[in-house]
Amino acid sequence: MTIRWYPGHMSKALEKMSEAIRKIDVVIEVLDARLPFSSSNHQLRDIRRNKPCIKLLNKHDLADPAVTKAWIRDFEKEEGVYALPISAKQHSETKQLIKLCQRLAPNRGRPGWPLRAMVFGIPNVGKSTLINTLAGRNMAKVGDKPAITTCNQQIDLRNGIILSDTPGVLWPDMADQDVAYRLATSGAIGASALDYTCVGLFAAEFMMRRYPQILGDRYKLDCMPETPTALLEAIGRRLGCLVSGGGIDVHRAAEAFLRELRAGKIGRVSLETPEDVVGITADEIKPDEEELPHTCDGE
Ligand SMILES: Nc1nc2c(ncn2[C@@H]2O[C@H](COP(=O)(O)OP(=O)(O)OP(=O)(O)O)[C@@H](O)[C@H]2O)c(=O)[nH]1
Ligand SMILES: [Mg+2]
Repeated sequence: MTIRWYPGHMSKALEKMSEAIRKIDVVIEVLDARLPFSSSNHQLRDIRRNKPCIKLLNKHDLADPAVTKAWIRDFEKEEGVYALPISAKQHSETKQLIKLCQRLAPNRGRPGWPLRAMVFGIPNVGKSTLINTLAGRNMAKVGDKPAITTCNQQIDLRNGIILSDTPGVLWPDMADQDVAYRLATSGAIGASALDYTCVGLFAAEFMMRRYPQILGDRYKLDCMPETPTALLEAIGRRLGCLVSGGGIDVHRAAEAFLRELRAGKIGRVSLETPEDVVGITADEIKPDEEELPHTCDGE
């Protein structure tokens, strides 16, 4: 199955963001720590106008800590880029972000010279959660559908920092199918574009290869099944995903397995390492807007 999920109006939105970045001192790109490459939109690099960029590896509570460290080392090779693991729900962790913003724009943050920051990221990475935690109140709906609105309102964080209150919603680069499947596994893609069984099989194969130990522990597997389908069947049996007559409902098993994986119930899992994406260049995965159908409900 080829996953296609692509909203319209992308060029217009990017143009708007590029314009908004002119007035911004620090660009904050929120990534999903479990898949920091696949949850990035590589066009942000083209529009960020050499502004300092913080790559926030959000949801690090769900990611494999050793892999997150490798990602931080990898990101910080790029000039002007700083990487920070964070859990946007934790106020104490978001304080580190404030400190880093202040370090990157030392001449700002004084009365009459506020530090202006803006949050960017693909859907579901935690932009609204971050904004709410930083603001100390519910400004943005969490778990809401992505929407592109104008960036004309601002939140004064009362610490010298002004945040553009509308997050810049970027769209994932989906031309590479591994990227698409990792995004689907993480839950970043609208359910309407998904075949749970296909994504579940992809995730099952990945977990068998990378994290057999925690997989075996979670589902009390005496030995690892030989194929991803057999694994989904074993999980379905364990979770009671049955059809009448006693067979396994593999579709339901895949859905339940993905739900558990996304919620961190199996353990802390990273879906990609820097080595996994060597050779996938930003240009290769940049989608051709003309060719891709617009199948997203964010249209
Ligand atoms: N475990 C965990 N979950 C998080 C974290 N941050 C956000 N989430 C969850 O991720 C989901 C998406 O969060 P949002 O803040 O709505 O994401 P968003 O980037 O604003 O998404 P869109 O508005 O669709 O673009 C929600 O279910 C959040 O509770 C985190 O640090 N850890
Ligand atoms: Mg949001």
